[in-house]
Amino acid sequence: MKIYLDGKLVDEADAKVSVFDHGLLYGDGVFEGIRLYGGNIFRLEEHLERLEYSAKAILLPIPLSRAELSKATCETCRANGLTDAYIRLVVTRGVGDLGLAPWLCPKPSLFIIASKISLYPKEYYENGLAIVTVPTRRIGPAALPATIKSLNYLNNILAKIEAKQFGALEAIMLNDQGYVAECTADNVFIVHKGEILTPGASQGALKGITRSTIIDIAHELNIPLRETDMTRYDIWCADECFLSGTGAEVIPVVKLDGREIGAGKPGPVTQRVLASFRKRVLIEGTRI
Ligand code: PXG
Repeated sequence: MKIYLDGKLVDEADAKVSVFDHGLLYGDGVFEGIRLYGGNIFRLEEHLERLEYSAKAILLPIPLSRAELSKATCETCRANGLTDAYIRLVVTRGVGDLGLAPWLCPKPSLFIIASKISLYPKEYYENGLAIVTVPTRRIGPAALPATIKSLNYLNNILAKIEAKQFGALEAIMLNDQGYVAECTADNVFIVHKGEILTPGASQGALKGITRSTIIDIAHELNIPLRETDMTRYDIWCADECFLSGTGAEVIPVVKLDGREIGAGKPGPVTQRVLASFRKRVLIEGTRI
């Protein structure tokens, strides 16, 4: 496997970063997870824009321009002969001292990995997921805006561990106020009385690229969609629920905290959104 690392395509065995990189020492960096479908990179510009915003928010200069980032991403996919892949773009603060000071890290590091992705097994798309609410709360925006896709994923990882302890593959994370924020790596949607509802970014959700695609799909399908405060009760009593994310795409949820959602199987709105999403990923995108 070829990895793009600081301007060069290198062999996987040579793709190494320093133990003094602040990305490793402090989680000081930002990243994107992107998908390549049939030789097209899905919503590359949106991902690069979010990467730039995340970097700006932590005062991290990205060593490449948007056009250069795009070119390097395409090159990495081509170098590995991939047509369907998961692309991980990472910018770290770079090498520095054993101290927090980011201004002592003179050169940010950028690497791009294009590889296979392990998806949820097919049966979950057909039968839906059973998920749980976990005790770990989503970090509040005053501490660390959830809109920054940073290398600090410990909050989400703790939630993921708790989900596993309860026998679930994903978890609902609440914010400090007890409202639904998002899942560990997915945004949350419910369908109630014909409307699609999702928590706003202000509740502690990442502005997911898949989420924004679903907003476009709802518009196209003439299904009303709005952002709203959401409680666990709203999910328990919804007609349908689904999650969205680059890895998961659109996945139905049929149970939360032991309560069946709606009819306890993937609902018609979820199925329409999922079908439309699968069509879009094949026709939209940047040719590599
Ligand atoms: N919330 C969080 C906390 C995420 O990490 C999403 C929502 C969905 O956003 P997108 O833009 O993907 O629709 C994410 C995305 C991984 C992995 O390796 C994680 C994500 C995406 C791809 C892979 O586990 N997180």
